[in-house]
Amino acid sequence: MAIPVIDFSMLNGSERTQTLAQIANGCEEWGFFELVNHGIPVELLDRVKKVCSECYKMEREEGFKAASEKLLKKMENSGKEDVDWEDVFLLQDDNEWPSNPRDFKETMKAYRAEIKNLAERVMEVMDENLGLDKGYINRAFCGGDTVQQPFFGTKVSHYPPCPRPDLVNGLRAHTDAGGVILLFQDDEVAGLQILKDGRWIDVQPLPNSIVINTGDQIEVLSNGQYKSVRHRVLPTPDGNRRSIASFYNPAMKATIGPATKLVAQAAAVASYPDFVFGDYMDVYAKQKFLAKEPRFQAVRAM
Ligand SMILES: O=C(O)CCC(=O)C(=O)O
Ligand SMILES: [Fe+2]
Repeated sequence: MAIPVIDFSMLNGSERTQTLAQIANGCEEWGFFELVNHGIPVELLDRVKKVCSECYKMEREEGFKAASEKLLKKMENSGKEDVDWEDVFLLQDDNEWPSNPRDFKETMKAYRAEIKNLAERVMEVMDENLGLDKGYINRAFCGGDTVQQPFFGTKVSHYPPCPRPDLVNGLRAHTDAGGVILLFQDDEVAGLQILKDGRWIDVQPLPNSIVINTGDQIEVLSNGQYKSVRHRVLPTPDGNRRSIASFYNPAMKATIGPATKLVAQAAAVASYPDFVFGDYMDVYAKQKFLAKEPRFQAVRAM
């Protein structure tokens, strides 16, 4: 069993209907799918791989090694700790970015513009598949009529070789809190798995593809038609897996709830509450690695 691989360019041709259906199936049955021919130039993706790996070597590897030695000792003494074998830094429009290598900033700025555009195109496909007005999801993320910017962050991760994969996770199992997540994962080193029907399934590396997954807010907006699926990263004893995850989320002040049209169509009353996304993030910060359902309950009570 493998997650669906979808040719995004087919949306523009005679196979549009089948492609829409494939994406609907990816959202409804899997919560994950892999896009090829998504329109982001391979030349840019090659540069992204290069600058992120160089940045890790130049600015982060030494620090990770020092920290991980301590972590390893702690784990060997006290058993499996609630930690992740992961090096992370976050890029947003308004935070400080690494300055090495020299072409890091320019490359990642161009990448973020492309991936943001892809996120918006994918969200419009979701609008269409759900029977919502074009732009509905994005407007909801912007807080409806008020002028707010959606949150758009890019998390650059490395999962360096781990000498004790029996003792630690690369990244513990979780669902993503936000909206649409676009992941540019390593060409060769595997590790990402999703939970499907009670079994962990590999998200196979496929060079230059972009993995899309739907976070908790898409599950809520779609009134449960689309699922936010648990996933994890396994550590590897050799290989340094690189992954670049971009999160297109609601603005912190946006109120999120099931789309009225979808509630009206559903037999049952809305199974998700309306809430302010920032409040949800407060709950998520404490409960990220737990099941998602109690988070919806907790935010309902706020
Ligand atoms: O690194 C990956 O492949 C997945 C990362 C992830 O799930 C996350 O950052 O939420
Ligand atoms: Fe995730």
